[in-house]
Amino acid sequence: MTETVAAERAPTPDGNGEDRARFRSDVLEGLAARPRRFPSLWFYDEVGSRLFQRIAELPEYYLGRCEREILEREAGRIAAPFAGRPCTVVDLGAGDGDKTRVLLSRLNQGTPDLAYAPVDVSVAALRQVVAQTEREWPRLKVFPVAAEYAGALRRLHAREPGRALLVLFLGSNIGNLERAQAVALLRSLRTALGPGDHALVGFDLLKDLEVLRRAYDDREGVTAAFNLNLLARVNRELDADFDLSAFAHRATFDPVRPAMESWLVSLRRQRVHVAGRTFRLAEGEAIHTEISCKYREADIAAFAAESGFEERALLLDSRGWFADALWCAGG
Ligand code: AVI
Repeated sequence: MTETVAAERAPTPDGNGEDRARFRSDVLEGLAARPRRFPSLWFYDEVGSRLFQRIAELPEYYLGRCEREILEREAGRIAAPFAGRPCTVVDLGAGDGDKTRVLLSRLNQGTPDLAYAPVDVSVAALRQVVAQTEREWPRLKVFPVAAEYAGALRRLHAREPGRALLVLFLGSNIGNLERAQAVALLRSLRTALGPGDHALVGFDLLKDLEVLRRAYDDREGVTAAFNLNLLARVNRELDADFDLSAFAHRATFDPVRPAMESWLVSLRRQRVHVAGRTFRLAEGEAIHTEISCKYREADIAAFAAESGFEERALLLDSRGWFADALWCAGG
């Protein structure tokens, strides 16, 4: 059974006028700020979502493969608390839902009434994940939600009584949030869950800097194209005239957060027009586009404690590069 992609809000080009207005104000405010910045939420239009899928397949971008290894090895352990109980899997930032299918496959064997709610800001990505899931499990109930995380969490309060929840926040999507934002999100997740519900949260671990640098600046230039697509999107949607050849993708490491950071650097002095406004950029001036935080095991334990979850397991891949934290909402 499939609901249509019922958008609480869909901040994508196929979204509504309110989203377009928000995109416009985010871009204009970000260009006026110092350093200039664009929120990374806006990466994921149809082109950006496709580019991210290509990133996930790059040899340098290890995150998805490490997490898949964990899920394949630990699916039984993750599914165990839900054996014999009706259960909904909520997938925050589902993307193409590729890794989630490993868990759905296991849960489907032991759970009498399984439902799947992929949540994403990209309607295009949701359509793909729904089609793929239905092909594989025609009897699974799928409820796609086109929303940002906060909107999706608000809906959890209206859950069906007696139905257990497993909320997935995979892929180190949490790493694209500043720490305070991440804690706030985890707290509202914890508040929305009931006794015995679980969360599985993916964290990319701090590692060799060269490995990190390559993951965010690949040889083929797919990550560069993903980053530059933000400018192309502003041109497409906000009547702007960014010359993409006058910007370069840069990935730097911030040891304090710690995080990889993405920037778009102006290669010359230039003037850009966006939605009727003019911005002057100096040669070498950078627009900040993303943080991808990297974690130590102690950071993960601190997140659980600060958001009120009980830690059940910290599951690492064989190289110790990535961790999925299995947390339970206590009574
Ligand atoms: C979606 N997110 C977890 C990715 C990351 O690693 O921060 C987005 C990404 N940006 C550049 N490469 C991948």
